[in-house]
Amino acid sequence: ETRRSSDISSAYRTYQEILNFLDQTQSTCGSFCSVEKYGTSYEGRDLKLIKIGDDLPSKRIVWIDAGIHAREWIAPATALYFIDKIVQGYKSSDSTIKSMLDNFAFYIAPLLNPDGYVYSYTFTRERLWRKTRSAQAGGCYGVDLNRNFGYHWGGQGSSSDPCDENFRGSSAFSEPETRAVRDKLLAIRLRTISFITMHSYGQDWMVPYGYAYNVSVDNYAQMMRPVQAAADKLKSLGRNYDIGNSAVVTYPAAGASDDYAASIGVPYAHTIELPDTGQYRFLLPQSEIPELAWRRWRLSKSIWGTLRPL
Ligand code: ING
Ligand code: ZN
Repeated sequence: ETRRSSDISSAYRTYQEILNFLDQTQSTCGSFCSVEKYGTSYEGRDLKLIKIGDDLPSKRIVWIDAGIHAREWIAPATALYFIDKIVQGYKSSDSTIKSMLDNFAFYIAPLLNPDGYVYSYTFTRERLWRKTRSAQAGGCYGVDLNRNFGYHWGGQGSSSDPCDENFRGSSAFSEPETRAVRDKLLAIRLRTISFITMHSYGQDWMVPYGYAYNVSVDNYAQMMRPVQAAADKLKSLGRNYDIGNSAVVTYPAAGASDDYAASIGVPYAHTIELPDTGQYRFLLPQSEIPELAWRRWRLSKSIWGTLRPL
């Protein structure tokens, strides 16, 4: 397998281009993948995911999402690359991907927060917008969706001030974007083995719980095993990742999606902070997408075979 992907990774894509890519992909892979509208955003945009692989009860689901925060453009770009790689690998009978698809079905939601993304993409003065765009008290806008999930909602690292960047919303799951993810996850809960949510920037790989210090999931050791393996590999390549409990690696943040996924019994729940480490921050040049996504792809592939159910 080579790094080459289709043109999708040569630039940061607009919301419309992302939807078009999902539809085009579906039209070329027949019954092997299907695009599903799983909800509607506050401003009325489609929330869509693509399912790749046989969607049979016997197949465990790997969930991958990106774009929960508007400005973190490298995350949706990486998700699109993954979709492309899995579908191309399947079509070209790549043996690793074939055997991966014997075990798993992939549910990939590349853009959880389309309203924020469009705002960040369109209004260049607000390139660093993070939240959604829902109207809030005091004339402020937006909820931090990664503080709006309903496990220990309202705790540390989340704000009750609608004007803050980490505003948690008026209640748990107050936003249509988080409700849509919740409902989808609850429906596939028993089949889902891995939940991966991609952010930027940093080079961190975190596991729950992040709602406070000194709280860990029961199966922390199990969840950390593939992360440690990946970190060892990265270290040998000269790249250091910070790994461990979210609160320790970054900061406590109650209401995050990985905590919720773990709380409903998903065996592996991971938050990944993609590069860089601070040179460009959220403004990573798009010329870096292919190499970065390619590295992340190889790393992910090496992990999937090692996942075990609870
Ligand atoms: N970082 C994450 C955030 O939501 C995080 C970090 C995730 C902390 C999950 C704790 C739990 O703040 C970014 N870049 O958004
Ligand atoms: Zn983020």
